[in-house]
Amino acid sequence: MTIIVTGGAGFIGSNFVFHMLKKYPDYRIICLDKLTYAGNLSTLKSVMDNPNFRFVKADICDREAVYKLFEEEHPDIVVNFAAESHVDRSIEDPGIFLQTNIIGTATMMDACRKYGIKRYHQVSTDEVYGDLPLDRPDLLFTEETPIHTSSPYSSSKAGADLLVMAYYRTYGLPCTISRCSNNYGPYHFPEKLIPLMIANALNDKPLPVYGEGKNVRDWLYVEDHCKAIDLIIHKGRVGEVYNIGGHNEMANIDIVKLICKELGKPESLITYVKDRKGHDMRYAIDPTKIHNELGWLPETKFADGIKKTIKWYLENREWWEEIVSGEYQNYYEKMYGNR
Ligand code: NAD
Ligand code: TDX
Repeated sequence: MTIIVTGGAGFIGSNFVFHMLKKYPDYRIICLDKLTYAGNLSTLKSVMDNPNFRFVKADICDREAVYKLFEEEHPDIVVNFAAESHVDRSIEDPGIFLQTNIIGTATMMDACRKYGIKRYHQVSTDEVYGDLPLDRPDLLFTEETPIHTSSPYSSSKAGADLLVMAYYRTYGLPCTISRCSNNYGPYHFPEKLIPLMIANALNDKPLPVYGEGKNVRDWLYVEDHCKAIDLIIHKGRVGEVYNIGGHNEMANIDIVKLICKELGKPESLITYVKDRKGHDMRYAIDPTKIHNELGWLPETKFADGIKKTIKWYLENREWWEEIVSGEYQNYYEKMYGNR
């Protein structure tokens, strides 16, 4: 089995590469990644010499490069993680989000149509459903919840999802889509809430909480997410959407206070800053479908997952310090410029 994993040098994609190489020693895993600011080749250094792994630096929008890779590797499955993923950046500058998240998805699927594929899997997000009110804990996102986006990021992801369903209906492309809640764990880029707060707290820097910190997110440990995608690509039904969630809703401020407590840092570091524009209030996933059909359940309790995550950031300071300092952007040239 040959699988192309796009965006495999990013947070979730790299965790998925590790999961697949470990679980399926007879699979060939190819990471296709442009190495944007969010992609870091040092993340993949433990697998670079694995004979079942290949790294290819390319843009998913680059049709020529993508088709060439399909001609060389004849993949059975594509899992598309590659995306511009940060909501705040999309508010500043939407253009690249439309390019990568929509045009890139179409380009990958065109390659799948041209060369044939057993499965194209699109990694989407719960943000395509918009948000839920704080005072209605009974309301959750199901796969039937209408698409109702708030940010340029979520709109671009929704656009991609609609294209995937169009390629399924029009061309019969064997696709699946997963929509997951907020992930956390190792190799999470320190611009996102949890790793940013850990890195800042460790450096005794202010912890910038948007608005009043009451917004709720439904946190999912990244390994549990990878296991869900593994199940979907092997056993999920084509043409279907699967929600993946951790049953673990928490307000941002409670997360930040917990991080302070775990690191022995004072809550006085917390600074309330201007709210995000169009800030979604609450996300909450109903994962009944994937549980009933594929037997998936989140295994990691937040109390354990956050401890593991903090321990990882303490033990891998070099990884995130290089990012915070910008040094990692020289890594590819330094290590692989002559390959
Ligand atoms: P990330 O930003 O950490 O990584 C994205 C990766 O994609 C990087 O390695 C980057 O170099 C690569 N990439 C970006 N543009 C590319 C392009 N044009 N061509 C090839 N590679 C490109 O993102 P993440 O948090 O790992 O998210 C992965 C996927 O999961 C995304 O599709 C995102 O929308 C989705 N998602 C993430 C979360 C979350 O909590 N992180 C939740 C729901 C859905
Ligand atoms: O400095 C911060 N302060 C703060 O209060 C940051 C970076 C975030 N926040 C808040 C905004 C959100 O309510 O924390 C919450 C989480 O923010 P992010 O980590 O930026 O994640 P979010 O906007 O929820 O989006 C994430 O989950 C869905 C991923 O980045 C997306 O790629 C995914 O689709």
